Amino acid sequence: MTCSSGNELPAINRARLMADLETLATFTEPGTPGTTRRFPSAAYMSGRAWLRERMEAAGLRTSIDAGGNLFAMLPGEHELPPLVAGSHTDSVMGGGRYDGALGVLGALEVARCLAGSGIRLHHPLLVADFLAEEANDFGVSCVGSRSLAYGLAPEWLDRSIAGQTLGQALAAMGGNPAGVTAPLLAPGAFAACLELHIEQGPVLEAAGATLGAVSGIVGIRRGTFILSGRPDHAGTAPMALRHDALTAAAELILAVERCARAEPGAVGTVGRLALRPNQSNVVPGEVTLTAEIRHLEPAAIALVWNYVLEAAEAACAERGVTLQLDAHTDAEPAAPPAWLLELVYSVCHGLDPRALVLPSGAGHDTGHLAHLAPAAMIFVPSMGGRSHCPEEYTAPEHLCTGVEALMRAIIAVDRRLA
Ligand code: HGY
Ligand code: MN
Ligand code: MN
Repeated sequence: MTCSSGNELPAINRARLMADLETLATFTEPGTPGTTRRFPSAAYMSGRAWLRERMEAAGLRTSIDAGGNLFAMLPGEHELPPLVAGSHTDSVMGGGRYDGALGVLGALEVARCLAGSGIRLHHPLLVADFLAEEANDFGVSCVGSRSLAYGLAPEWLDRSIAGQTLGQALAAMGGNPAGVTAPLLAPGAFAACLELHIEQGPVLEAAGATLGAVSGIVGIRRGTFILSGRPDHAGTAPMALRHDALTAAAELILAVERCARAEPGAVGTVGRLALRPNQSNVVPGEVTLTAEIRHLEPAAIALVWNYVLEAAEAACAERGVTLQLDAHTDAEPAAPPAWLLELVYSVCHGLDPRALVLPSGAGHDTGHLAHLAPAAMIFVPSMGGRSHCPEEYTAPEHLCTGVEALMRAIIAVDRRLA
């Protein structure tokens, strides 16, 4: 493929890309499985410091905005709103080394290739590491991309975990909590956004496809419930007189599974739970759990969520347990405009005739960036469809093909929007 300047496209430096992915994977919280780089851990901070050095070694000008987003700029021919290519470098507990990391390091590799080849885009290119994409104990995922698109609710910034507020954690990562209570950017501030990501599901692998153009990203409603019963002696408290918070929670958890199963295209999960006093001979007095429902349609999310609430309220009433919905967040479903999906798909198909168009069951920063600019994603396969676990794996040749597709999509979008 040649550029408008007639230059041959540079080759992705596979060894450099793989070395970067290997090195980033070494920044992980000690004593944890797989890759663990949670916001705002020291491992996350040092991984970002290393990344920023790599960006500057590539000759890019770096900055961190009030939302804690790390940007590296490759200047363009003209003073235009930048194209943005990036993802996130935080991870879940015991996650894999490609979720997010591929999109950031792949975008850096594209910037290095373009800079080294003399190809000048019309638009500046921003390589981005968006802050804290993963769900975290503060109950706010996509901290950086939400800051860009909408800002953060002041009560979110005051949430405290282990004596540190979200605002303090944001500041520790280079952000400025005082500056994020309003959207950091207005629509149009970016020309377009592209994110390369592992699929984290089984579809591409099952189809023998190497690339996917993402047609839509699910919406997510995620909420933390506090169920308050009464701790009692496990031996002397008669069953009929108990206020057992954990059995009430069990009914809520099964309602999430039952209601999500009943709604085509929905998924529901309770992945986090804490109980007090958590002692084998004490009737559980309090449970705190986080439930989430996902779907491509907001109405379906609301339907399943309300069914779950109804079931949970009935289970709690039956046991004299109170139910409180504490922190909750919504992420709207998002989709690329037709022209951009078509462009991304034709780039993918040009590299792999078996390329697919498919939705994303995972949430991504792109879902929020879509409020600011045309935004699209490219997927590469996940082995066995596994992700958010140490077994997460994507073959190096697929990683490279993904970066190649990202580079071609950036050039094509740059030309289209010039
Ligand atoms: O939870 C998600 O879907 C994403 O991996 N953060
Ligand atoms: Mn993830
Ligand atoms: Mn991710």
